[in-house]
Amino acid sequence: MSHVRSEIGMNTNLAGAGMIALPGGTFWMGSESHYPEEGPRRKVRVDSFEIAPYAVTNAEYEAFVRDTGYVTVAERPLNPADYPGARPELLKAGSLVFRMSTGPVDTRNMANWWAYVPGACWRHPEGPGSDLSGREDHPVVQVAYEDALAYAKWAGKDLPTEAEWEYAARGGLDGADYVWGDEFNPEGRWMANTWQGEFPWKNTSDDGFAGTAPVGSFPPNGYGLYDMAGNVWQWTKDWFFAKHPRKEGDSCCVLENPRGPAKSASYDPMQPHIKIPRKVVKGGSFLCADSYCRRYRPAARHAQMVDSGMSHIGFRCVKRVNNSQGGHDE
Ligand SMILES: [Ca+2]
Repeated sequence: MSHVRSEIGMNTNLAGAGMIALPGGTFWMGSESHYPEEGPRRKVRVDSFEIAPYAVTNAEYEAFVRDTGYVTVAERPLNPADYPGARPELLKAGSLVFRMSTGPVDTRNMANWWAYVPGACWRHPEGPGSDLSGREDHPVVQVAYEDALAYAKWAGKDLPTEAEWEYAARGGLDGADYVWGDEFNPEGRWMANTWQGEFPWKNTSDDGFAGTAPVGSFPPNGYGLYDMAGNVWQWTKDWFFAKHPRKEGDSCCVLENPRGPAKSASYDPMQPHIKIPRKVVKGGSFLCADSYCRRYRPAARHAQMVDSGMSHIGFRCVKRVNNSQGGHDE
């Protein structure tokens, strides 16, 4: 990874890094070999677009906040009406922070490693007492969907659709399990920042990083894009539904620039009293472990409530020239 680091240069102004233009194309989106929400696998076409080679960094996000005075969702008090029955301490401004457990826990209960921490926000990713020193070139985290979109608009860009993100992540390797091929550690190399060891209590950091890594610390994919697997999850514009939509008779056809379901379909069926819609996040993170969550793959996807940043979710931007993928989602 050292050669990659030196190639981009540490702490260089990544905001100046050019966008990468991808021609439109057709690919197999999704997978039927892993988690059920990744299917059905289907043929998809996306129009041409440009995409950032890196996730947005803390330094870049700081430039945006300095320029605009923007206040992120995690820095604003919560509206009690949105969270009926919630304890008052949970309504203070804050965000969700990963806390490693001291020993094995029930992995069916995420509360065993996620804690709502008042004061946690993008400047203080683990809460008060944490800051961004030495992490200027790490991906920004603790940004809710609208925080990511606000940055993108400021930069004259947008967020990718799920189809655009997955097309870009695959890097031309259609149908491969990983963004670099079908083998997780080709020739013993680490290709992404994930979790090694026992989740969520023993992180052996064999890949060199226990938390987030500077963007570009691992080799790029076939399109020259870094961190399209692991490091941080990335927001997309599409609403989440637990299965990809399949149109009647579409086995014969190619879906053109698909945009996922309606917003109303995205609410969490397990928490019907919470009416916070959910977007698709892609890519997996430094917390994805072989023993728990194998979502460091391009077909993998997760639902994220739009108002919730976390210490393992960031984003990257796209730019469109001649297509209309920006509509119908706000
Ligand atoms: Ca790691």
